[in-house]
Amino acid sequence: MGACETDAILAPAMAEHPFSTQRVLDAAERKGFELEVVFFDQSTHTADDAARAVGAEVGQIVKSLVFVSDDVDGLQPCLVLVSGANTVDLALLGAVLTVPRIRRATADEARELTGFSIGGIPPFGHRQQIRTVMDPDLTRYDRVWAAAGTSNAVFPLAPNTLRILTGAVVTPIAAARRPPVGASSNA
Ligand code: 5CA
Repeated sequence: MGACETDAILAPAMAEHPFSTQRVLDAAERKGFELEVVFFDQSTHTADDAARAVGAEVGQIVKSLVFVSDDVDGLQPCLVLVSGANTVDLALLGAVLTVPRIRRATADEARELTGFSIGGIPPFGHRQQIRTVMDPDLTRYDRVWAAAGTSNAVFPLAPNTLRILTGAVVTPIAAARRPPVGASSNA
């Protein structure tokens, strides 16, 4: 890649993508969607980083978080697509999935299960099909941004496209946010 005058580069202008990003593009293309991946000089490793880089609200950033449950058949993975403004309620997630002993995957487990490293884990294009649930708060936005396989690449898409590409079940799994100080408690 030659000299970059701007810090963001649209994917179609690039001759080649990192292998991990190409896998995300290919997965979308197989379902008839063309993604516009944006690469940054700065990190998009966390939701806050990504929001700053793209100039979006943190709630518009899709965190693709890997969880595992301990089943009689061994570790069962689950992917949770959660708004960058939210955290996952583990008890709620376990109840929704009706699985026992659910916990966050370690970095090694997440890489092994998806084929991507934390900070760049995309919502689809993984090494295997992973049961996926999606936070309904993401549907509040016209478009959201997700990781494109590396910790400096993201792409925008409509929440409904995200749902279609991932086959996600949209169901509340976010922890309740604390009400602002002084707010009524009987809401
Ligand atoms: N690229 C961004 C925005 S799309 C992204 O991938 N965000 S993320 O939330 O999906 O993934 C980064 C998050 O992974 C970090 O905020 C952190 O919460 C989590 N993480 C970091 N280290 C670990 C670890 N060892 N095990 C599990 N999760 C981790």
